[in-house]
Amino acid sequence: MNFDLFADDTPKGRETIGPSAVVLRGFALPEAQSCLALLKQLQAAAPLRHMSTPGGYRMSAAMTCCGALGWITDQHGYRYTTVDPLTGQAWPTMPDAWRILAREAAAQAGFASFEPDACLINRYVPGAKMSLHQDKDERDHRWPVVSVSLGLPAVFQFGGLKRSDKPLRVPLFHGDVLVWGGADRLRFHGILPVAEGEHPLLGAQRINLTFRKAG
Ligand code: MD3
Ligand code: FE
Repeated sequence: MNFDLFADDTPKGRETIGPSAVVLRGFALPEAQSCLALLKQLQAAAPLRHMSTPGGYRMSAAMTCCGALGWITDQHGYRYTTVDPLTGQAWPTMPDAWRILAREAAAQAGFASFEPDACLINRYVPGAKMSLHQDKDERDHRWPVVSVSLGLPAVFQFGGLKRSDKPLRVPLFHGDVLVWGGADRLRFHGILPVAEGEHPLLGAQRINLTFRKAG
């Protein structure tokens, strides 16, 4: 038995926010620096851009993707594609370190063998938000979704299965990883407008990586 409270293997906080939804506090912290370097490379190949909703609204979060499939929205709807419409090229390969991080986080939350094929990268500058929505463009909703928060903090809204269900508010910080699946997979969720601030590593922005098995 190890009674050293400061040992490296001290478990980071785990918060249960639903029957099959957990926040792994600081789970991505050891990876944060290398994540940023990879992010720079990915952005060079597939630039962040503001997509439009089918209803014609410009999204305030800028987005790009990596992996075999990337999520897009335009006047024709929401869908996954193999090609980035901006460059005409395949989406950049998902970095192994990211695939492994997502797989390990899913396993920690009780979802074994998670093999994501899509990673959506969202960038929020202060004032940017994501309105309540459901993630349902993936083929098999039995797979969980894993999200990694980097940079400025944000308030995550975790609603119910109906848009009108009053959402729970969960603060998300640099390095936090959220995993949800099962009964929580189709819950409405969103991000409140990000507050002004400066993060020591990322400056005035929040980056969210969302890993899914879409195909
Ligand atoms: C709970 N992104 O890309 S991630 C999205 O922070 C998205 O950028 C937000 O919602 C972001 O679709 C939130 C956490 C999250 C994502 C999807 C969920 C939590 C979820 C789907 C169902 C329940
Ligand atoms: Fe979502």
